[in-house]
Amino acid sequence: MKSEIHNIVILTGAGVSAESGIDTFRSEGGLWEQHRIEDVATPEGFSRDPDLVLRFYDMRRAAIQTKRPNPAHQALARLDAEWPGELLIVTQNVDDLHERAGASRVLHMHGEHLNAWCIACDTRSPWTKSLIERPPCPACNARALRPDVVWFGEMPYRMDEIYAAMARADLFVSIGTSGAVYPAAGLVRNAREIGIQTLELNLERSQGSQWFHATRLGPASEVVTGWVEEMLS
Ligand code: BJW
Repeated sequence: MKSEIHNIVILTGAGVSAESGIDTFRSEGGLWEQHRIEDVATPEGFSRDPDLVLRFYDMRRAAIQTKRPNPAHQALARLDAEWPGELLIVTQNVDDLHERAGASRVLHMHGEHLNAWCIACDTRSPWTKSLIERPPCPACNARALRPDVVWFGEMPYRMDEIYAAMARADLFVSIGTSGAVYPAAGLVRNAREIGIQTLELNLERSQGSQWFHATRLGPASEVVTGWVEEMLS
């Protein structure tokens, strides 16, 4: 099969960063057991109680800066560097661990913790500090910065680029995502419709597991590293 593969789209989720010590959302003890989605991950929640939402993201923005990429990020960065065909890592994660591992062909469909978005002038600025004190936007000075992340009910970023990469791909690989959130969860069905190979790498089967041609179960640090070795051997 490997010799027929030229172009690859890889979808990653919270499971790829779990072994770096970043909480997943839906696992036992995950973020959605500690916080109500409606309160912290919707535009309506932000309008109702902006301080609550800003504090939630300030805490997570500070935490990710203390974390390090794990062997799964490193393996994907190696694949990115050495794969001769097209490759796109579409990540749902808002951390920067793919980039810190050295990957460059990365697309953040749910935004990035280390960006702030000014809802007054629509500028996105690199941001590592907190937002709770309502700091001014570096571009327009308005005190209207919010986390640059995609909440429920908002449009994920760069979907056209994702679907275009899918249309050129021979292989779709999903890593460490529960398949609970659309449109990311629907990509495997898009892949099946266009007739490309599909592979799932996860700790446990995802909600859409039946759509994949093959599934390999185990921690990302092991299954991703093994798969990348095979692809580059
Ligand atoms: C390991 C591991 C280890 C653990 N090794 N693995 C029906 C159909 C279509 C859409 C909808 C629908 N009903 C409702 C909708 C809309 C809604 C939606 O999907 N709702 C669902 C609840 C059903 N979607 C939206 O609103 C999206 N927008 C939208 O649809 O716009 C319209 C549109 C339509 C069509 C095309 C284009 C646009 C927006 C979704 C925004 C999601 N935002 C969040 C928050 C981001 C900011 C933040 O981080 O706070 O994104 S929610 C959260 O879930 C976050 C994640 O990216 C996302 C996915 O989570 P993920 O990564 O899968 O994590 P978990 O925790 O769920 O799973 C972890 C996995 O890792 C598990 O499988 C573990 O087994 C595994 N694992 N350790 C390997 N060591």
